[in-house]
Amino acid sequence: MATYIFGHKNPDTDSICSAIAFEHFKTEVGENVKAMRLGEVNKETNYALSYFDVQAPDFLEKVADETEVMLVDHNEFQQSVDNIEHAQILEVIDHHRIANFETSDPVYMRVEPVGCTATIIKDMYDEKNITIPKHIAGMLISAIVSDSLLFKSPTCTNRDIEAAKALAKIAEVDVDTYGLDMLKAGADVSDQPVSAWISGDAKEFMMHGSSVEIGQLNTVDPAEIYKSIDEIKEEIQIIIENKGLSLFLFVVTDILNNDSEVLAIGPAKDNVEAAFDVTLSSDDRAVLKGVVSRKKQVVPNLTRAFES
Ligand SMILES: [Mn+2]
Repeated sequence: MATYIFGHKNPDTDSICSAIAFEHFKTEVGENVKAMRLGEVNKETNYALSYFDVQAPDFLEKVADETEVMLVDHNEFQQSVDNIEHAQILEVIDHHRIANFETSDPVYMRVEPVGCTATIIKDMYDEKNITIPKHIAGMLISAIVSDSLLFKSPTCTNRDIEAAKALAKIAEVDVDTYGLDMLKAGADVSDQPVSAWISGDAKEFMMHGSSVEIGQLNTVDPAEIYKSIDEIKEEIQIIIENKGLSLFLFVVTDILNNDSEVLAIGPAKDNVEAAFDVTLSSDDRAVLKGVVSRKKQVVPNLTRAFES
């Protein structure tokens, strides 16, 4: 049976496109692998898939015991496939913190502090002198544009920019034009229900023994999103009760101005004030100037606030 390759639940463009690219890379080196997805493909990713005429991977809900898997773009078990604890994890290619991860057997891990998993995979192609076909270059550059918010996120490194430059030539796109079109396609959420805004990109974290969920929504107009604040709050309250969360932080990121407007709900919402040195408004919102990265800005600051 083929080894499954997948990114995290609520997959973003990096999780889908890196799984597709890593499937191609592994197939080129003679391994039997299959890219999968752990959730719905979002609109931004769909834009990339249709632009480069690539099929979305099949959906995988849970794995049987001892299933051989490779993780891309994540390692924390609560973000992974159901029953990951009993799977055989062969490899991890990632660019996130290591947490809630354990194996009984040796594992190949390649975790680097770059802006995108796709940047690491691009380097793996180069190291093995494997030619990157146009559609795979398209997948990789889409992931880099997405994770780096077109190179404006503080997570973006020179290696991501260099990789994107090389990939743009192979993919035959102007990265600024293509990238903005792709981000805008993802930021158009007008036809989605409020529940999709909140949960579409949500990730769970353990912070000093507390369960915290952080959802992020990219938009060109945060005010438009917060017109539905009553409905947003109701939906979040249900999630908090169902999962016993200490905090749900909804991060609405303005992709044109590179700020975020957050909504903090739950018994530990005071930690948001401490983490970002802000005061929540009467409806539990605050503007975080220059904050666009959940991984590099939101999670570390919030984790420290929970620990102190
Ligand atoms: Mn990523």
